[in-house]
Amino acid sequence: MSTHNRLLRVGMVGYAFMGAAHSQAWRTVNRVYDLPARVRMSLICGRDSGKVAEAADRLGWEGHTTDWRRLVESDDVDVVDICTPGDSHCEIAIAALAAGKHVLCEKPLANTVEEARVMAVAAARARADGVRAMCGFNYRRVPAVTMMRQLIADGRLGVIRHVRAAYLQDWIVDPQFPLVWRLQKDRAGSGALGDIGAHIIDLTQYVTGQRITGVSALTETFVKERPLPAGSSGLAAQADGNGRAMGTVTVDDAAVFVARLDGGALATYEASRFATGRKNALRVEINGSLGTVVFDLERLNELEFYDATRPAAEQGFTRILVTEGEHPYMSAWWPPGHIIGYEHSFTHQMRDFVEAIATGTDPAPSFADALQVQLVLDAVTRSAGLDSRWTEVEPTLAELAA
Ligand code: SOE
Repeated sequence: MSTHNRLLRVGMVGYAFMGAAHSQAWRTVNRVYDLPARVRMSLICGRDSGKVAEAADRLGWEGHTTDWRRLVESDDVDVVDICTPGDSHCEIAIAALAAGKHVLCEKPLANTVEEARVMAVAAARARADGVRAMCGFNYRRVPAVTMMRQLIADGRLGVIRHVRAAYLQDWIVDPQFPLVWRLQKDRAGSGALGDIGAHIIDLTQYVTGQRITGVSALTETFVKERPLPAGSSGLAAQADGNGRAMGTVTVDDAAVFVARLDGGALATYEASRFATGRKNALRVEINGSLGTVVFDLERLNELEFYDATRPAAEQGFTRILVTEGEHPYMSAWWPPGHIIGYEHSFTHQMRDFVEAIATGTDPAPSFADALQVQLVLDAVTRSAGLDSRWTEVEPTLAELAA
């Protein structure tokens, strides 16, 4: 447990998949790491009073509410954790920052560049008052990913020539899967591109230290009409041949694009929810003049490393088991070889956020970092709408000011 008595009272908005993952992390972070502050899971918010009461009990929150504004303005909340669909990220984050609350916001930061820009400006302004804001690109906090970044930073790959990233799922291959919020542009902003494409954009920029400067893209919506979810309201419906109410899918099912990075690397990206058999398959390969490193989320405790400087007779990909205590985060868990999982990346995320708040330092990725990801998402969308025309990524405010 924390050896310090500073208390950070958390209020979380949302209680679905990300709400559950974040709750697990808030529950464990002080039990695994000795931090300069102790977390209290004060208040959880959801629109349905019965469901949020059940979630509070199941996930370990002291109180619950159906009014996110009450949560944001509560004197019993110091940190606001936003785990809602993207259409509410901006409104909640701006209100929370204005109320002097530290903010953790799930990815992607927003549904539009305009919203992301407003959030980044508000976060920069709040920072002057010691308020911290971070975006939840949790895969940065997988130890194998931090090692990938370190290998590249140490020059072990030499000059980076290629980035090859794919994030593949298949949960909506069945055309009978209903028109949930992730398939509605006004709720989610985009489909596979913003939901899982944002992860590989952030992760590859993070590990290479390079930024995407331009793209040429294709997007596709394979299934254009889906059954309306039970109890849905406000969605335009048309009946299918069997009289069932159907709605139009307004987001991409898949996005593929090529890109240039500012360090000279050429990159290929693929984000799809129609990769049948791939459940949550994120794979990144980085080729350099001196070697290659590969990360595969399905084997998240490992890295494949090819060191081209080794004697020819010893060349080959080695498998590095990233569980030694000297790796970031790992010494707090188990002895070497006792592997960790997907959910540990969220505990690591909360560790770093609590540490940043308590020590008055800036957590990463910042809202400005997340704005840059949003600008890449926007460039991909624009390119896809212009017959894949080469499309520059707009600079961020900071880059403009530089
Ligand atoms: C999509 O299904 C999703 O839940 C993403 O939204 C998460 O960010 C990713 O970690 C797992 O897949």
